[in-house]
Amino acid sequence: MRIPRSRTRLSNTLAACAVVSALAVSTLAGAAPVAAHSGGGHHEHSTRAGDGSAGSAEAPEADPAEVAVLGREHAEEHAATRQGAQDLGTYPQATRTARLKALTESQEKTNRDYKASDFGAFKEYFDSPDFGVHVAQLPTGKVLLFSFERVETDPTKETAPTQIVGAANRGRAFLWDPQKGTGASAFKKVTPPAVTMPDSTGISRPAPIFCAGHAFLPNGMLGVFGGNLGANGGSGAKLSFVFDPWSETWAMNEDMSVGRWYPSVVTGADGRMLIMSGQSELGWGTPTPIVERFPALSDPVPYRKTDIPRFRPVDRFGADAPYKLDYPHLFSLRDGKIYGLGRSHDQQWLFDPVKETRGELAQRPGTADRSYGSAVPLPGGFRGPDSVLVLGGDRTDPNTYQLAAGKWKTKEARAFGRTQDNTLLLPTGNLLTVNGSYDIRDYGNGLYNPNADLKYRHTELRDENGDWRLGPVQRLPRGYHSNAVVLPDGRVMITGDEAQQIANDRDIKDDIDGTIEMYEPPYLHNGARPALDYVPSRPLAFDERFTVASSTTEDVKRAVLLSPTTATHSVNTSQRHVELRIKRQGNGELDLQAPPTAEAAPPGWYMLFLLNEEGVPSVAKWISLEPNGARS
Ligand SMILES: [Cu+2]
Repeated sequence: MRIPRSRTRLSNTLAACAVVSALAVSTLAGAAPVAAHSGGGHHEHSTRAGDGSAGSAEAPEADPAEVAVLGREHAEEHAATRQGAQDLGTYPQATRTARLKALTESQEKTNRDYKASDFGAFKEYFDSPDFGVHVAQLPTGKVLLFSFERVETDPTKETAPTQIVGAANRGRAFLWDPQKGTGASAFKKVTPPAVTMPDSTGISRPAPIFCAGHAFLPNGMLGVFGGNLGANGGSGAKLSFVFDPWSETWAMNEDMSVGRWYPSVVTGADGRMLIMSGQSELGWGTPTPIVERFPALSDPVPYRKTDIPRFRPVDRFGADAPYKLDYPHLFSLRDGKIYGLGRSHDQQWLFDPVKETRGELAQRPGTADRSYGSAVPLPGGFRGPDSVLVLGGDRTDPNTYQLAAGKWKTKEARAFGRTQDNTLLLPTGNLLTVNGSYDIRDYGNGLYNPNADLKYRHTELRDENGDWRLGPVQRLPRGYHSNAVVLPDGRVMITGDEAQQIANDRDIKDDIDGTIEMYEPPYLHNGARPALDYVPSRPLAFDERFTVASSTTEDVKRAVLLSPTTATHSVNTSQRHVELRIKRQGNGELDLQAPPTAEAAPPGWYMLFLLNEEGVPSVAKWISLEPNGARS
């Protein structure tokens, strides 16, 4: 069983580390097999064959002197921290520095051809203490980043502790506060609670919540489910956590009934989350069909900042979801149903969260299994989305596919197919694709070769007619484990892909091994922004008419809600764009009508943007929707 440990004690433990950092380096007994951390696409069955017997690489061996002084647990932490350093010779700093220089120069050269007012522009590129394998735009304006501690600094090898049982198989988490800029002081460590995993080691370590699934609760907290148990090609942890953005702490909940590695989670109109898929605790190739729900029906839905779920259970949903491939795309659309779009074409399902049933949807065109790639609920006006666009996940297929009214339609193609991409809804309702690669851990020059096909660095924009055009390039090629979110100021934060971040690290010897780059969409280069000066801080009820203040009232043409999003592995179930009806405007005020129902917009926190004629958005302000508004 897992044992909670306070953050205070963990901080003290880490602070003590400097004292003995010069002690001898220990060795890592064995490395993960090359394909250990893959998990998608039509290649996975062949590349993953045999992984089940690969066994577990052991945690780095603790130094006996350290064990005597610090205790085994702390000594194991040191061993895990040190082991990266020994690999420097196989991928020297000079290589990293030269690579980053070349990418920086080619980005600058390429982007000269893209006018910012038409295509947007890349701005800051800065260090991050985390890889950003998982991201969440929190309703405080801060961004949560979490992943794992690297176990390898040579990016031509597996750098994640997927195959490791014990202390080195650990999670980490940080907050980035964009208000504080881009330096080290803008980041805050929010380490996941320490747990003792049900493995043979009994060693406590920050919960290994990487490759988990997540979604937001109505009170703005992030539910995180699953993670990595270690070994067997990727086996699922039963972990269940909530990250509370208001107090910036984690709360542990009761274990799920089954381990989940690569699950998906979606929040429904009832404010509860459904948790589906994920490789079970038995290892890769054993995706669970069990669907669980959080909070359980016996518990209340948390609407307020003070409602922190703690030691609460999941319950089992009435229908199963036997996905062959993990990380399905899940969306709650305007009919209140959960659309479960599997990565195989023949596993497209419709879940009724009230009746707890599963029905069939039409099979997606094309028979190839899709690797990780995007899916986005398309804007559907003030009643919320009623269709989904599936794109990406197949490098041979540039087409996009829309599921609407039960039928699939082939829509406008992008310039080329790509996998591991992230496609975001912008405040305008247009789409932006960033990131992407040839395949999992294959950048186009072979498995674990970080030399990428640079075309995947291109952003791509979809306009209101559905047409796509290539845009400027990001600095790093970012594929597997890449991420992006839209910030309340309308900029896009891009991060993720630990292999590329390690391959292009400015200084591999420091602990700062991630990077973030910022993209400014064209709307930030098209003149003055409308003002949004005030929104009600009380929770709003559905269909409620409410007043906001704007010193540029006469310029405002649209008011939209955009969900803050949380994403990993190209899965982003929280994206939503809902138009608000403007009922009155003038004298520095606008009267807006909240979405009509929870089916249109599930209860929770939203970014409210005002847009002018040219589609230039204000800086967003945060509002929350609750079934009974401030009366509840
Ligand atoms: Cu992963």
